[in-house]
Amino acid sequence: MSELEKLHEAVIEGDWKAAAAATEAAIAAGVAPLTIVTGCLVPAMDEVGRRFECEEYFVPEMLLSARAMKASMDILRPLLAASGAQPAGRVVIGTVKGDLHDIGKNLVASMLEGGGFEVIDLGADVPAERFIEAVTQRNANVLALSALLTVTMPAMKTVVEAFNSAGLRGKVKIMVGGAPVNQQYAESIGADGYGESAAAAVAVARRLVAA
Ligand code: B12
Repeated sequence: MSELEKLHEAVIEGDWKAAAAATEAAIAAGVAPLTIVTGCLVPAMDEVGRRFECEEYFVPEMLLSARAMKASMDILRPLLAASGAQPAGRVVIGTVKGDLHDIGKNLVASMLEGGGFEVIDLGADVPAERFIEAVTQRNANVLALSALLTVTMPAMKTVVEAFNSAGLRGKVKIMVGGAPVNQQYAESIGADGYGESAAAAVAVARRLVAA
């Protein structure tokens, strides 16, 4: 089995130690960091997303795979930055103000990273001004908002409105998600996309970047 095949399997199996070891070995064997991401991590996380969607995998398996992918990305990130590789897009992500739930948001961030996106994670309980600051400073093309509470869903609308008022709405695509959120709500607040899972988030982000 090649190092890339080992890495592919380690991510799908959620074995972070094996993923880190296979990443180091692939680099030592001269495989380009970008090839490791696009040729191995992205397809592995696509497969994890597929298994999640057909209910072969559940949240615990997704978290383990995300951790394995993160272990590989932690090694690759500085090498990618040094080689000037172009990401699929730049995403600012965070859980909206008043909401401390970040497990789903972290999963979405990991899947996006596995999907080849550069991800700037602002954490949880993030006010609208902080999203504006990060999107502007980092020149992000996608903003991903998470909310898990019905009482914090309106904060998503506040963020969309803040981008409108700042005259920045044309510069960034906004996607939303979280258990109480749905497509209809996304449309009602003027968001560009909605994803019901971390796997769906990658497909939505790819569509928004291509649009
Ligand atoms: C863990 C948890 C907590 C933890 C959070 C820890 C953490 N670091 O996140 C703690 C204990 C802190 C917590 C606190 C509270 N919680 Co809580 N919590 C949960 C619980 C059990 C699991 C949430 C979770 O992580 N799910 C797993 C992840 C993977 O799923 P997910 O978040 O839905 O994310 C997926 C998708 O939604 C989507 N997604 C998520 N974000 C995004 C973003 C984008 C852009 C896209 C495309 C997709 C996407 O992809 C993810 C992966 O597939 C839920 C119940 C439940 N079973 O859902 C209650 C729940 C969300 N909590 C609830 C409540 C009420 C609270 C509290 C108010 C309780 C209290 N009285 O103190 C506080 C609020 C604190 C606050 N200000 O935020 C309610 C919310 C009810 C409602 N509809 O408003 C729930 C539903 C429990 C219940 N049945 O009553 N909670």
